[in-house]
Amino acid sequence: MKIYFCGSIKGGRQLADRYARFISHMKSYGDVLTEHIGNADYGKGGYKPAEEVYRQDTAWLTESDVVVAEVTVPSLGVGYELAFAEKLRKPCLVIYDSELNNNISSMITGDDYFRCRCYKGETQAIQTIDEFLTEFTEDK
Ligand code: 6K6
Repeated sequence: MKIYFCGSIKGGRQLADRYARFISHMKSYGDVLTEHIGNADYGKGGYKPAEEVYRQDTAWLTESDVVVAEVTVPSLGVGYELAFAEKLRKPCLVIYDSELNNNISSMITGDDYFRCRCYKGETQAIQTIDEFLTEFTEDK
């Protein structure tokens, strides 16, 4: 199974270590195409050209089987990726830590295409990720 994980980059990197723990867990289900999002140093050596980032990420979204987005830290890019994934009818899990941010955009929580789940603590987030990935793992 190919998993596309979305997390904030220019929106703020304060949860990068948490993204890394989620990514490491998800790797037991298949390939995480966007492992770099969990690297706290990502981008420190300079940014790739934006056109290259866009081309690569939309190609990965197109080839992915499922999308998991962590949206606690608001990010324009993650919002764009979710809309792109919906157009492609990819199954999308959207998670956020309601103790850090319980004011997620209504354009995400109000769209019933997305499976939006709040969590309290990383253990609960991992359980939610497990339920989602198990559901889509059968034929992959
Ligand atoms: C960083 C380091 C080297 O090059 C960069 C350029 N930035 C990105 N590289 C890869 N993916 C990116 C980059 N910027 C945004 N994205 C995608 O959008 C990721 O897949 C994230 O899920 C999302 C983050 O968007 P912003 O708006 O928070 O940056």
